[in-house]
Amino acid sequence: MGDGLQVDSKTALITGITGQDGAYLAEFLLEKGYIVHGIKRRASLFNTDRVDHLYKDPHDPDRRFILHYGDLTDTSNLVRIIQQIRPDEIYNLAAQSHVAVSFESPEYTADADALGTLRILEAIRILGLEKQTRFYQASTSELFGKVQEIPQTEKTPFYPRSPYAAAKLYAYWITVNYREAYGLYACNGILFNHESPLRGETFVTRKITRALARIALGLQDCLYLGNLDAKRDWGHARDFVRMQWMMLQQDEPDDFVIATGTQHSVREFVQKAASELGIGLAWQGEGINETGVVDTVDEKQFTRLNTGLNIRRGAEISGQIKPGKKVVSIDPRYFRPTEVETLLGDPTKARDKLGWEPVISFNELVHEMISYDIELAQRDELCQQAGFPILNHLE
Ligand code: NDP
Ligand code: GDR
Repeated sequence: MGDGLQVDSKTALITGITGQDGAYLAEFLLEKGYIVHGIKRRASLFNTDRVDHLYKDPHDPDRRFILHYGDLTDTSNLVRIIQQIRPDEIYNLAAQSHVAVSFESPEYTADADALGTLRILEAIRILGLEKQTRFYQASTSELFGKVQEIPQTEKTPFYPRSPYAAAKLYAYWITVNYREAYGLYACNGILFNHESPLRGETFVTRKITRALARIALGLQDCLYLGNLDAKRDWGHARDFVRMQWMMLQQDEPDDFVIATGTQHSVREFVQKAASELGIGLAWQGEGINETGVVDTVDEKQFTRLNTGLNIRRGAEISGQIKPGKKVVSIDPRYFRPTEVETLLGDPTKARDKLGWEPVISFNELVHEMISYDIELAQRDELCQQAGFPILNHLE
């Protein structure tokens, strides 16, 4: 099936619909004509910001976007939801997805990310939906961990380096096993890092764009980071969710590496994001163990942002960052007990078998994220000027 075709009222269930990928995928499937069900967790505050624009009144007879309370750690709840919906496709995106946090909460991460996957596969089997329901598992380049070859393909051996990656390794193999043992249509998308303005604020790319935008407006002093030399293959989430859907439209299920085939270091990401804001950075040193790494330079900055947004008070803004001010520092608490130093994917199989290619470039990705975060920072600035308190999370 070609990428442009409309699908007539298929039903999809997305776990993790309130996350970055869940939001983009839900939008994508609704545009294709799907009825989209999603599982959201009960929280003490609203946690549906990313999908609120898709929300429809439950009394609307035409609504095609339906949320259910649920959790990947609760088998009975998963069985009940899947029994009720009997979906054509399940996209298992829910996970404790933060690698550093997985060292803090390894058991919970295993429960949600590894056993959660098993629970869904078992639900499909117990309910006799093996022939009806196709299953997508959000696998990850973190499986490659301490990389055994560069670039990584579907055949590269795995070497997980975190409780998160170890849990995802189980989820990967149990997906393969249920495909082989019970004939399920089940696929692993081995996705490399993908980002967007909807990326969680504690992942490094969003942390950088958000912090630099706030620093440019004088709302924050400094950006604290860990390993600047880690390298990642960063794509755009919008490109990657398209591929998740494409994988479930094939005649036979299969596993695919999804990546851009290009790589940048965290340091380069900082540099690019800063240049979008017109901030020139002078690095004081190399290596991950120094503290106090970056200066800003360049007086000509800030009259107009490269983002195309007119900064209405250029002169005031330029006053926020003096040449020589340190805007990026290393904080060792962001180092991980075991680090994944370098990831670079080879998406040849996805291109050859599915005709998939990413269309959004690294530069466009950074540009979009900076534009978005500048708008948010400007909103905060207005609140601050009006005397309202603003949140100042730096994590
Ligand atoms: P996010 O962290 O943005 O979203 C995770 C989602 O899972 C959220 O909706 C979260 O709910 C939900 N969730 C977490 N724990 C549970 C649970 N126990 N039960 C039910 N729901 C839960 O992740 P992304 O959207 O970035 O990633 C989607 C998937 O793809 C994840 O599985 C991730 O591990 C994987 N992945 C991501 C990559 C990336 O670069 N983004 C690359 C490769 C794989 P809540 O909103 O309530 O927290
Ligand atoms: P990652 O993403 O671990 O690759 O997992 P993250 O953005 O957290 O880290 C990328 C690299 O940046 C380094 N780094 C920092 N990371 C964070 N979060 N905060 C910092 O301050 C910081 N400083 C340096 C990290 O050490 C790392 O090397 C993401 C998640 O989306 C996973 O769910 C997914 O499976 C993988 O991508 C592919």
